[in-house]
Amino acid sequence: MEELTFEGQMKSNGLFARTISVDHLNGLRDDIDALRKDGLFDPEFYDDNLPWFDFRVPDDLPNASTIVIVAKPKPMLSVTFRWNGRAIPLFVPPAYADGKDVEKEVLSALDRISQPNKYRFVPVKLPLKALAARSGLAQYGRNNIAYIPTFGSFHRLTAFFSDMPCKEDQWQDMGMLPGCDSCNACQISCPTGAIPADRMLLRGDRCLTWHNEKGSSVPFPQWVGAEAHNALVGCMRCQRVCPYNKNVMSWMEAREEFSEEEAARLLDASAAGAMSEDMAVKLRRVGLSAELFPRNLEVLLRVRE
Ligand code: B12
Repeated sequence: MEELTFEGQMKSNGLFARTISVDHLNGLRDDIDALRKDGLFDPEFYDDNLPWFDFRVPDDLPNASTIVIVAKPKPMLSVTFRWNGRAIPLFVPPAYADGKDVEKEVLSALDRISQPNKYRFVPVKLPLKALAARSGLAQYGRNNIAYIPTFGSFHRLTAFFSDMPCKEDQWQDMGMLPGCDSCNACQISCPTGAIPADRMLLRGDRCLTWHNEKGSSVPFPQWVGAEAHNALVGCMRCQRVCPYNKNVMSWMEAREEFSEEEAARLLDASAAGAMSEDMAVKLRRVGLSAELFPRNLEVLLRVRE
């Protein structure tokens, strides 16, 4: 029987993977620098989100030759809040929960597949969507999100430097999903005008996600309307209407329920940041942090009153 490739072995573990050579680190940096030089980033947004990228081989793995990029399919989560005698289901988009578990799962698969204990894998501080697109693992949607076959945008990306030899350097031009040429569903559905008609790069400063991932003491800007809010964190509008997500949109895992008393505690601004450990654990299980409360929950419950 023919031996499975690295990619094939990862796939048989439910993971989608590609490899590129570390020789492309500068190319990856240049992609972003070019957009910055063209003035396409809001300066506050840039400073808040992008300066932490590190386009060098890590000091603790100086002989790294490969970057492995991996996507793990993940569902949306539904979280039920008991409020005013009703059970209210609210949502957390894919990719927020289980970050550490995904990293562990990927590392253990990599170790098994590449010969146990032979090579090292060190997490990258790099732009993951760009890595996925440049390796051919994903294609960009018009909404600037990375899509993989079958699972669309329902996945979590991770990447590692490794001293494993780069048997196949899959660096290539970035691709956009072919259907996006004749579709602007995401652009029309974006509640805050973050998806421009004339360019692929998102207006991060306009994206609801940037605002609702901030600590709760930061209020939403005036221009964010009450009807814009639709998830406990992040936003599902551009992914929900996307034809490429048609088959995964109903992939939802019900996880965690909060009683009236717990919901009241989350809505109590004076308790924010001082949640009990059991509540923090419950929140973490669904990819949420106490710092997002009460702001994000308040706006969602208010529209249901
Ligand atoms: C900063 C950040 C944000 C910011 C800014 C997003 C952005 N577009 O930059 C905010 C807070 C707004 C955000 C929002 C979200 N994020 Co975010 N975010 C990140 C972070 C930390 C860096 C992203 C980044 O590299 N930005 C820099 C820009 C320059 O990169 P880029 O968007 O890939 O830009 C390239 C393309 O535009 C391309 N390009 C430009 N022109 C053209 C033209 C064509 C034709 C083509 C093909 C390409 C192309 O070139 C650019 C440079 O390489 C990553 C984690 C990480 N380490 O990568 C997560 C990450 C990208 N986010 C993620 C997620 C889940 C989201 C949300 C979906 C969350 C939600 N709402 O559910 C939204 C999506 C919003 C959207 N429509 O894009 C996931 C990826 C999900 C996915 N499948 O793509 C990541 C990888 C986190 C993770 N580990 O899961 N995010």
